[in-house]
Amino acid sequence: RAVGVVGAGFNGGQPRPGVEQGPTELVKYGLLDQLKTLGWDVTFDEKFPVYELKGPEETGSSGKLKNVAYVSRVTEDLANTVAAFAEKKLIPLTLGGDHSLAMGTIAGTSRVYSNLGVIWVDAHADINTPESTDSGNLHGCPVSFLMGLAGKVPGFEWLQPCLATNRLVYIGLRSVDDGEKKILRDHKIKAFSMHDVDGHGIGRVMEMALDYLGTNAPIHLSYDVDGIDPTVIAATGTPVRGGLTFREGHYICEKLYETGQLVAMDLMEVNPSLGEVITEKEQTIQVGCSLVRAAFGETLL
Ligand code: DIR
Ligand code: MN
Ligand code: MN
Ligand code: MN
Repeated sequence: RAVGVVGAGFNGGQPRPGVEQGPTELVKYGLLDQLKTLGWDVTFDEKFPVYELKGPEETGSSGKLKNVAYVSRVTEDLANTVAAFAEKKLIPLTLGGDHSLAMGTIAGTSRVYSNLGVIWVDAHADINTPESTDSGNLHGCPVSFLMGLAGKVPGFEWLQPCLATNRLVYIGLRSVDDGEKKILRDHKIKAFSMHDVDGHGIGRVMEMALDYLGTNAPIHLSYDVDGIDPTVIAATGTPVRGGLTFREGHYICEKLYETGQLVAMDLMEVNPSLGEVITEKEQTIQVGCSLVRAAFGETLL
């Protein structure tokens, strides 16, 4: 029962500053002591990095993609850190930082565990390719990079395809770009959108997810906190309403713990500097429009 906590203060995969402070705040709040109280042996380097930009050359874009050199350098470093913990049979717990970091964490665990399965909790699919991305933000791309759907990306030579398209399950999707919808369909990637969570309930969804990945497989949980509803999780860069409830969000973690299959976890996109108060009027107009869209054919996948 040993966990290796990796603080990955990094914001280079998306444009909103503040997310690099996520790990600091989580640790300040007492996360490590909470783990110790639960009986875990906690390894943590107090001097964990807040990954800074080295210089203007790292902001250089490659095609539509932003910060390629920066994200590549940081995720390669992270892959080595996570793999080292996993090799020692510690459970790497990576605190982000934006979700581009999962290129590093999953590359790291996949070196150690064959037949690794990934449960990706998120409002977004994060599976854009260099061609399909509209934003150019790499936190919208890690899954395609890990699966090798992005092709060879100059600057990312270190990252080889390490996750088969049938070794990942999404839970919580509700904001998927059209290009991403096509990728999900073309590769038959397993995805439970919020519509599926509504229809089956989170218990049944987890059952199906674990069934799909195999009840003996090692599982890496990559948790983007924006998978949870903004009424619960507001301080995150790209909140999307209609998300997992507090309980549904927790059930996923509890169930994975219960199975004993969890070998790594990422907690991503915690941005302590965000969280806006929205007026009741704005909320009503927004939900009103959202209800109308739902009745007129807007789909999640
Ligand atoms: C969008 C948003 N699909 C993009 N993605 C986000 O930028 O590629 N991912 N917010 O977390
Ligand atoms: Mn997200
Ligand atoms: Mn994400
Ligand atoms: Mn995101």
